[in-house]
Amino acid sequence: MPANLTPAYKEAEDRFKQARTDEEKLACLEEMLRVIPKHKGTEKMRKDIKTRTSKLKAQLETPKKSAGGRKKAIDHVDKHGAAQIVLLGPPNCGKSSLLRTVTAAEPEVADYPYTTRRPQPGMMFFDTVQFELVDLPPIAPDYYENWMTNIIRNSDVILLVADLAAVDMLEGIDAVVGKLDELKMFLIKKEIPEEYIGSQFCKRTFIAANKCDIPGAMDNLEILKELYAERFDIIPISCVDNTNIDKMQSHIFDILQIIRVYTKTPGHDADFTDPVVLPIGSTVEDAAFVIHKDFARKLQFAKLWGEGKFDGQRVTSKFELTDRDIIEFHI
Ligand SMILES: Nc1nc2c(ncn2[C@@H]2O[C@H](COP(=O)(O)OP(=O)(O)OP(=O)(O)O)[C@@H](O)[C@H]2O)c(=O)[nH]1
Ligand SMILES: [Mg+2]
Repeated sequence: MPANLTPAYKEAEDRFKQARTDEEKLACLEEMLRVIPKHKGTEKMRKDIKTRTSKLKAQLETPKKSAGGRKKAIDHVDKHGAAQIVLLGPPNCGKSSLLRTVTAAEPEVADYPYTTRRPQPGMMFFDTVQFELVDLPPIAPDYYENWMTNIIRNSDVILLVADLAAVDMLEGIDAVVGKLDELKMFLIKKEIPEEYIGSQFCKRTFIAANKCDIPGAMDNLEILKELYAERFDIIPISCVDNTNIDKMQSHIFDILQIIRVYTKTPGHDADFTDPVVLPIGSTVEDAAFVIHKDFARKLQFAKLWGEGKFDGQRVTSKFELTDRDIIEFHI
C-alpha cells in the first residue's frame, strides 16, 4: 500500500537528516511521528520511527559522566508555572536585566557583551499567575550556543529582545530571527495553526524593544516597526524606568490565550493565590480535571461567581468558564 507522504512529513524528515545532535534528532523524530499520515500504508514506518525514538530517549536519559562526576544537563530547563518563555536577543540588549526586573533571579548584568553563558530561569508573578522566564546567552552572526536549540524548542513563547540603544539594532535582531529561521522555527503572533498544535517548531513570538529610555531610541523603534511590525507585535520597554513592563506581561497572558479560575470551598473565601490556569474555552469539567482526575469524574455540579453570572450560579460540568471566574465544586 502506498505511503502517500505529505510535504509536512518530508520536511520533518529532511530536518532529521540534517540534525546534528541527539536532542535535535529526537525533536525531529517526534515531529515526523506527529505529521505522518496515519493509515495502513505507513504502519511499518511509524513503528520504525517509534523504535528509533525510544532508543534515542534511552540513550539521552543515560547520565553522561564527566571528569568531575555526573554532568548537569545544560540544554534543558524544567518547566514551572503557566508557561515557559525564553529570552533571545543580540549581545548586550538587556535580556539579563529584564529577568532581574520581572523576577527574583539575579543573573549577572554587565555593560559589555557575552556576559551570560548558561541558562538562567526565574519566576515572574503576574496578576496571580506564575510564568517562567529563561535568560540565555546572546545570538550573533558568529555566535550561537548549540545547546540552546533544545531549550528554544521546549519553550512555549519566544520573547525577542531588541536593543534600541545599539547603532546596529537592526542587524542584531536580524541575526536572531535569521538563526530561528535556520532552525526552521515557525514564529507566530498568537494563533497556533491547527497543523502545528503540539509541535516544537511553532512558537508564539513577540519583540520587547528594550532601552526605550535612551535618547534617540524612538527613531530606532520606528525602523524596527517598519521592518518587523507585520511579523511580530512590538512593545517598547525599559528595564531602567520600567516603561511598559506591565504591558509586556499582559501581552504574554494575552497571546497564550489562557484564563485563570479561582477555587473556593463551601463556606470559605476564594483562594486568589493559586488559580487554575486553562486554555480559553475550557469548561467546569476541565478545571476539575486539572485538580484531580477522580474529582472530574465524581463532579455533580459547580457554583460560579464572576462576570455575567449571578452569585453562586449553579452550573453543570460542560459550562464554559471565563477569566477570573470563582468556582466551587460539588461532588
Ligand atoms: N538605558 C538602559 N540600559 C539598559 C536597559 N536594560 C539593560 N541596560 C544596560 O545594558 C547593558 C547590558 O545589559 P544585560 O542585561 O547584561 O544584557 P544581556 O542581553 O543580558 O547581555 P549578554 O548576556 O551579554 O547577551 C547593561 O549595562 C545594562 O545596565 C534599559 O532598559 N535601559
Ligand atoms: Mg545576559
